[in-house]
Amino acid sequence: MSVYQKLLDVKAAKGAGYFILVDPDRWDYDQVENFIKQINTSGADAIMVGSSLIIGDGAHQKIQRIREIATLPVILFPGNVNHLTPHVDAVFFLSVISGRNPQYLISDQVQAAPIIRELGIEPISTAYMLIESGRVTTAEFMSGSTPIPREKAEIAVAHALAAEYLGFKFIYLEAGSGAKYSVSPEMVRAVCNYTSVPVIVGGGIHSPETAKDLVVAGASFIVTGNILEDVSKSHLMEQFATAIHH
Ligand code: 1GP
Repeated sequence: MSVYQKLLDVKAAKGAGYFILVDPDRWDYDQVENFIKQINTSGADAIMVGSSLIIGDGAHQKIQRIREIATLPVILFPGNVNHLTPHVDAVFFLSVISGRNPQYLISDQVQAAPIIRELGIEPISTAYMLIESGRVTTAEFMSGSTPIPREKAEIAVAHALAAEYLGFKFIYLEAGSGAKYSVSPEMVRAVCNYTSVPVIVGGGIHSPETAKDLVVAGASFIVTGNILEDVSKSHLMEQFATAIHH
């Protein structure tokens, strides 16, 4: 079964799904093993690996190790073509549709497509929308694109409709890793009222209550990253899973 189908099944069975983002730069090779073991039993539904920018050594080896240990689907969340690796089950094939930078709308995808085919990993087309979140995020800076203002839900709605008509499988509302403010439930609600495409929401989600509010607003999947990099907060992963699932 495809990873995409597995994720749809999660949504059908649990109301919404929970993805934990693992940034290879934030974990040593030796530490990542324990973290993935914890995720395996946390109730999360998939592991995302990647970042807008990876500067540390050995990212590909870490991702390979993650794939060996993970009992959940591992999905690459690539910042650029160089992040492609065979050691994942699928890749979010992102187009930064909130921006107008052709490199992140189509050029990088043209470079990546034959590589993905050769690596034999499953592409999941994802309309990636950066939402303004109180500070410039790495994703915003690296993509050279202007995020959608956080109070302008109607702009997000129009982009979401365009994504649906273009045939994207997922819409990703992204405040950016380390965002000061997560995407608002109001924006999520507005987008979900207008589109039937499953919506992933991530960036700056630091509490299970926030995650739950976003699911109630219509989010199909919630992503947390930074918050679990503090090992004293790793107990939160179960709480996130419980809050997100119905
Ligand atoms: C990045 O949305 C994710 O795409 C995770 O963001 O690190 O802020 O949780 P955080």
